[in-house]
Amino acid sequence: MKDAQPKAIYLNDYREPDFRIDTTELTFALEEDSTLVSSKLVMQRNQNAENNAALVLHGQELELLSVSVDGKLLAPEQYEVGEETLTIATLPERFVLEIQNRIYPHKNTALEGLYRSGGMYCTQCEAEGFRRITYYLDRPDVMSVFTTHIIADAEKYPVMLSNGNLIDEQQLDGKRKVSWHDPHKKPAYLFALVAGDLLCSSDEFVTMSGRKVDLRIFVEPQNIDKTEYALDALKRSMRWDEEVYGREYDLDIFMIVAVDDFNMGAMENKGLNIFNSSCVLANPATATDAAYQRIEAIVAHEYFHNWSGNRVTCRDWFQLSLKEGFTVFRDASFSADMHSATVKRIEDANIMRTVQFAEDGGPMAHPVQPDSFIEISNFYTVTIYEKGAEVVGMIRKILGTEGFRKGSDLYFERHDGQAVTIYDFVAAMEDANGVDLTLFKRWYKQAGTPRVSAESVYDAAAQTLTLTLRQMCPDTPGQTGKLPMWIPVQLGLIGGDGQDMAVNVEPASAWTADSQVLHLTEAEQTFVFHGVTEQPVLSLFRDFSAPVKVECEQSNEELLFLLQNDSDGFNRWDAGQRLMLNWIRSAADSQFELTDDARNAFASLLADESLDPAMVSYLLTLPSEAYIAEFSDVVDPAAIHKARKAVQLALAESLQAEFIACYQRLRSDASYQPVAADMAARSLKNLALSYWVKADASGLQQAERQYTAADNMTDQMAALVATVNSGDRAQAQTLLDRFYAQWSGDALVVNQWLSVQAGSAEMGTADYIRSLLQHPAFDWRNPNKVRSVIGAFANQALVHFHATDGSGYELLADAVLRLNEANPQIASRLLGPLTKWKRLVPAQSQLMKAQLERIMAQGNLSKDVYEVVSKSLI
Ligand code: B3K
Ligand code: ZN
Repeated sequence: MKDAQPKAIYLNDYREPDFRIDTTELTFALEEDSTLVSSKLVMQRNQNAENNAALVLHGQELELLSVSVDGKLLAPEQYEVGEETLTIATLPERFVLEIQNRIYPHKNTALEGLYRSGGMYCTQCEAEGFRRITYYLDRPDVMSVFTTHIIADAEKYPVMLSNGNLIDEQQLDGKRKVSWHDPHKKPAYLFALVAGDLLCSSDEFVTMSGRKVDLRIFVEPQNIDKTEYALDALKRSMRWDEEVYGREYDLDIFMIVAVDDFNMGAMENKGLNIFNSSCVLANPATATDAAYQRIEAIVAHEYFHNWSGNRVTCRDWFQLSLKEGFTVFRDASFSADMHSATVKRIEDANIMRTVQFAEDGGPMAHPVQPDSFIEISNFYTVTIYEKGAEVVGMIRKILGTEGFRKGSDLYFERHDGQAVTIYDFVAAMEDANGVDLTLFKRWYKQAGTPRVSAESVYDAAAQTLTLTLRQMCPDTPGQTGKLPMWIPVQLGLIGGDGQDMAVNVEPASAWTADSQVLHLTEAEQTFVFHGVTEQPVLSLFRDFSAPVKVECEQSNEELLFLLQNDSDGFNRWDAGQRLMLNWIRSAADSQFELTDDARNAFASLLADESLDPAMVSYLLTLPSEAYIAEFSDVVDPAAIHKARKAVQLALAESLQAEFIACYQRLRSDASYQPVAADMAARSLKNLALSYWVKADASGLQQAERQYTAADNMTDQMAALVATVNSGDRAQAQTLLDRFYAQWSGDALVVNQWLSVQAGSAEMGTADYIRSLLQHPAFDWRNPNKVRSVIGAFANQALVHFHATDGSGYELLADAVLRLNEANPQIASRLLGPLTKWKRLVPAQSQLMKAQLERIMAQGNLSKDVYEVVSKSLI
């Protein structure tokens, strides 16, 4: 940390840039230990900005060699080099600025800017990494047309890539020079460069207007057999975006590069997406179904950014959700179309409830459009991404699918080539539909998870149901006294026959009959349903229609009824989760027995072959410990762990025969295909195995048979996980050793092996984690490995992370301090679990706080870590 106290940046301070950069020409000479960067910027003053303002360029850790304006070298007194700036005071209206500087990619461990991963060069510029490459106006509202030349050893770096189309190639004694030109203007955060000895898989796509696009995936040679699925997912994404949003690709080539050292999942650089190898590489033997689905979703997400993010970008980083929320919403709809919409909704609600609600209830709570930040990298959060997507989803619920499409068409047409705000997006939705979303916009400005409570009274004589809904949103750091939001409540009233009743609602203006949505817009509102011929069972917030916490008294019998009868698949699952939560609460003394009704209901779900197996698998999955914690007032991880285990055992034992039958029914000898129906069957089969293993020793034997026979990672990994979690330590170790012996040469598989152990309640104690950190497979410089061990431990092995001696917290704090300087982004991300300290039982809470204080007491905190720790300690 350079300043004594890093300063916050405020949305309210936004003003237009003083200068524009019309064109950017970059030359990279990749030398043995350093890289020489030459940039030529054709610039002009922004007519809307202050006259005669000085030009202040961003730059970090750059070795400046020369600056010239209009061909004339500037003397050192004609510019000023600050810690993170280069200032030139006197400049004409229009000018050409040329800068030369040197950078050291080999020493770059932060993985921001230009760095080395394995034997190759790659870049990561979002949000503010470009300033580590050269001095520039590194802000998203400065958009420029880029030309990039790369000069490097022809043998070591046969592949040299940048954004746009390849325009030239030359041999220069021993070196090669390639030139790329991107005709679409873009902010610097979308710049990318790759150089390495890579192989590529190619395909092509013909766009809706008949243009041919080359598709290429570049990988290190050993991974060339892992590109097929991503190419397939890419083509499906391209077609889907044409069909569903009318968006066509706009360059002659689209490239993806897989790199091993990457801070997040992937990056949507124009025409040259760079991916964490774990989010793009797959073959049946090495990748699980879950990995296949993640790859499909991320390939789609990055591709969709080409319009929602690149063609139309963000004015400033407070608008991050403009591109991220919308693009997550788009990739979620794509995944819903590729697999099961209900299952996708369940997965998304699960993330909202376990991770986003926790963020909203903690010290880093922020609105979808934040007001301030210290370090923007800390704001790539579940709130910006997932809650942002939920907010877009609510707009679609309000406008309907057609109205929403009209709005997105207008948005893309109106703002193509611009850097805009979240409210420009909302305005397009309003203008295309003639609606006023003023009230709705509070979703963007108010942090915190709204609570909605429901009370109903049935009048048999009048055949009416009177429903009173109340909403309130708790205070969050810096925000008190929140105003009511516009909450779409999709609902149904279910009769004794299990069917939805046809109803009329008063006031009619608050009800959209087509979509069964009730519009709650005030703190308290009463609605009267007419034509209610019998006492109904209420099904509220179907399809997770708003990201809120619902308080609605319903008995276990009613929940069981909903689980069996609701026409809304999401609410069947939700009722089951609420029921299981009730069970877990009642099993606090570690004793639990299923009622006959419950047993029979779950047994018939398991046997019902007409249901989607992926859905049944979720219906029978207990809420995770993190989920249970989020639904507890005071979190006691040890008690949660014990109670959940008791319920799990009761389910396993009382449904043992059904689980075995289900497992046997879904076993298949057909060869592995990564297609939706097969994935769904495998998910239920492997869930059944996990229960079988808990119930009886024969399950463990079956797990070993499955492990040995498996021709794919999904089945192999499921058998391994079931065995590790069985509690039979000897058998777990046998399979773990066999697994490592088989896969030690494949880094991505080894990472899965690390995280199975680190995230397991049976294995992942702090001592065990410390031994994994010494394993030759571990490497602190590789973010995937850090996540596989430390991340899995702190986020999944909750009972050990929260060990009563504080050893888990100490381990996490040690890791944060170790990475603070080397890779601040990863250090800061690891902190998440510690920030929840106020929610824990007092003894744990104090231990957690003590570790945060220990971190705070270290002198040299990065902005990233400082922001999270200091806000957590308020
Ligand atoms: N836009 C990138 C995330 C960049 C994170 C920078 N710290 C990936 C994505 O959301 O598609
Ligand atoms: Zn994104």
